[in-house]
Order: sequence, then structure tokens, then C-alpha cells
Amino acid sequence: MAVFPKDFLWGAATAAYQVEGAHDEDGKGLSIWDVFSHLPGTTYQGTNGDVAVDHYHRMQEDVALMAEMGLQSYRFSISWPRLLPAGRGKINEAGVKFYSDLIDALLAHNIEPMITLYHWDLPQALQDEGGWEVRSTAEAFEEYARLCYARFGSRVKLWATFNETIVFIGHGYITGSHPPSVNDPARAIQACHQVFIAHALAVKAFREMKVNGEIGFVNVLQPHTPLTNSPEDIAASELADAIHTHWFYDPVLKGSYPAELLEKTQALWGVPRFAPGDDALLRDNRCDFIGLNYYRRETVTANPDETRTQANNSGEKNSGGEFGFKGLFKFVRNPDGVYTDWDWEIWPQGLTDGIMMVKARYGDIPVYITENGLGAKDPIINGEIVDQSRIDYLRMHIEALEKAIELGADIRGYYPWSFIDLLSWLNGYKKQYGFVYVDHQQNLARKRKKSFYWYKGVIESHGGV
Ligand code: BGP
Repeated sequence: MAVFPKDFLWGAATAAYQVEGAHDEDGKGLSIWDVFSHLPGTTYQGTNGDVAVDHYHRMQEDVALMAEMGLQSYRFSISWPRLLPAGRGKINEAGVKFYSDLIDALLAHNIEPMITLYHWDLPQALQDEGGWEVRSTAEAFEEYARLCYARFGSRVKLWATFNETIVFIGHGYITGSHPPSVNDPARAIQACHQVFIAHALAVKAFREMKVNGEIGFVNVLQPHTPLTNSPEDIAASELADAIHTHWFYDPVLKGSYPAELLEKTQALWGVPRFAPGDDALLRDNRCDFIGLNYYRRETVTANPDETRTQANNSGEKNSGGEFGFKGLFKFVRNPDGVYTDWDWEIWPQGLTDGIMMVKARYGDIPVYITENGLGAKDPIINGEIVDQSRIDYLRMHIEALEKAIELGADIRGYYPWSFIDLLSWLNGYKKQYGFVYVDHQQNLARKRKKSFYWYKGVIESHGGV
């Protein structure tokens, strides 16, 4: 029998750029993704979010589907340039109205909104001034956060500042596969610091404005396992864990950087440059909760080879993704692992282990699982979308979640990625995650998948899977 607490929320998630479309309508400013995705060779077959799945125009229909599924909470992000086209200053009231209407529609169906303030679509105007490498962007983020609290704070209780800093900074400044497409770890370290500062400023503003809710930060949860028991592989795996986890969790949960890690990496990448007052800002503005996005684990070995950061974005299994930093670590295939077509290992136990690892290091911080899901090419059989592999994936992960609750973790909600099929940043529309299928051949018509009905049952039975 399910062990989920009474107030546990069964949700689902999306992000603005991946669903909304209407990229230049009703006064919206351009984001870095609107610009980047139009440059040659940046995304899978030139796909972009200009139209995405047209959620901007079909919001009421999509919320009706959420209600039909019995969703209790919906995690979505706000497009910063839709509210503030230049990143600061003049407010676009049409953009405010869109989110205000969305929140009202959700509440009318008893669906608790969870807002992510930043899911990677920085206003291009701020990128042109230096993006996340300059303090003025962190200050503009505070202005944007204050606007959101002022307009939506009386109706929304769950807030997250940033989604997956490791991904948008790592890909933006190290692998170069996201905007601004830089390949320089030293610049990544500085950009990352401004994000932590922006987060702290937004948390401070949240408390100053006495918003009646909780504010958190969303991180990737990615456990690492050494390929062998050799001391080299174990050390490489521990280092990968520290870089992926401690670097991004410590500043928002402990209020400081992991000193040991900085010592190890400073010769290579330098250390974050603190402005006067940054120490106190981080220390005094820690999160109320942590959001964890869990998809997979990585198997790790020591790396004498050159640095390579190539992902499988083709959806052809074993098509040659390679990721590793010379002298530090690299990811390799687990010979016993089960993998998706994009070479992500399916390993539900990692969710239990990862949550317990967070509890061991950071104590009893409330946790929301803000993303978890299977990217697949869903088969259509006799006109029905039969995504049994997604159901199997989610069932195993819900069971893993139950184990973590039994072990004492304080988990408040579960938000599968994604509510509806949407644009995958670098994999286009063929990598599907949704409970709702979007027919790109038929005017983006919505169709319920097998998993839609299955998840409805999970919610009705409060976690009976
Ligand atoms: C997370 C992002 C999501 C989503 C998901 C799936 O990193 O927060 O926005 O894209 O991963 O990733 P992908 O689309 O690359 O399969």
C-alpha cells in the first residue's frame, strides 16, 4: 500500500520555450533560444520553439486535459521576455495576462501552480549586455522575480528560481551546445556564480515581500557509479559527483561553495570571484525546498583522454556520444545497463539513492521531484499511442520514491516530465515525454496516450501503481 503523505502532490511539468510558441506575439521580446535556434546547425534538424505545441493559444484546452487527468499540481515556467521584453523596465501587460489567466484556470480546477522563474530563456537584450557573466543580469532577475511575486504571489504558493543550472551553464559555457555557445570552463564558473547570486537576491525579495509560500531551486540529480573498484575509478566517480552535485547544491542549501572541490579544480578552471557582500547573501538566503530532476545515472572511469563533450542527440542507440574531462573523469557505458534510444541509463534505484544522498548531506530539506520521465519515440498502434515503456519507467520510479519515503525522506510531490509532448531542446519533436500526444501532421491536435489513463489511475489511488 502506498506510503505517500496525505498532502503529497501528483503533478506534471513543462517549460515555457518548449510548449508555448507565440515567440514574437503580443509584445513578447526575444529570448536567447529564439535567436540561437535560428542559427544554422544549432538544433536537431533546425527545430525551434517558434510555434512549439502552441500552448499559448491552447492553454484552456490543455488545462482541461490536466483536470481530466486529475492533476493536483502543474509545474510550468514563465518566459522572462514575455513579461519584460528588454529584461527589465517596461512591463508587457499582455504577457502578465497570459500567466494570470493560466493560474486562474489551474486554480479553478484545484490544480496547484508551481512556477519556475528561469527555465533557460534569458531575454536576448540581457545576453547582449553580458548575460549571466555580469552582475546586472542578476539584478535584473531580482526585478523580474519581484514583478512575478507582485502579480502572482497571492495565488501561487510554490516557486522555484532556477532550473538545472548545471545544464544551462554547462552547455552554454562549456560544451557550447546551448546559447551563448561558449567553450570556456573558467567563464562557466563565473556565470554560475552570478546565477547563485541572482537566486539569493530573488529569495531575499520573496521574504521581504512576504509572499505566502515556499521558494526553492531545481537541480539535476545524477548519481555516479565507478566502472570498476580501482582507486582511480572510485576517485573519478567521487569527483564527478562533487562537480555535478555539491557545486550546485551547496551554495543554495548550505550557503557556501564546497571548499574541497574548489581546491581540486581551481588550477584548471579558477574560482568564483566574490563581490563584497556575496558571502552573506548566499549564507542568509537559503532555499525552503529543493527540486530534483532525475532521469539517469552515469558510470564513471578515470580519464587520460582528451576532453570530449558530445551527446547522443540522434535517438539512435549507441551512436557515439562521449563526455569526459581530461585528467578528471569520463562517462562510459555500464555493460549491464538498460538504456534509452538516447543512451540514458534507466536505473530507478538511483532515485532512491540520490534522494538519500541529498538527505545525508543537507539534512531534512523538503524535496519535490520536479522532473522524471522517459524520452522515447512513441509507437502508434491502430490509431492509439501505446507508450507502455513510459508507464513501466514511471511505475518503477514511483516505487523508488516510495522506498525513499519509507527510509525517512520528506518528499512533497512528483512531477513527471512532461505533461504534454513538447520541444526537446536539442532533439526536436521526435523525443517524446508527454502523457498527451501532439499530432504535428494534424494541426497540433491533442490525443491522450495510454500513459494518460494510467497516470490518472495513479493519482486517483494516491500512488497505487
Ligand atoms: C531537463 C530539462 C527539461 C527537459 C528534460 C529532458 O534537463 O529541464 O527542459 O528538456 O531535461 O531533456 P531532453 O529534452 O534533452 O531529453
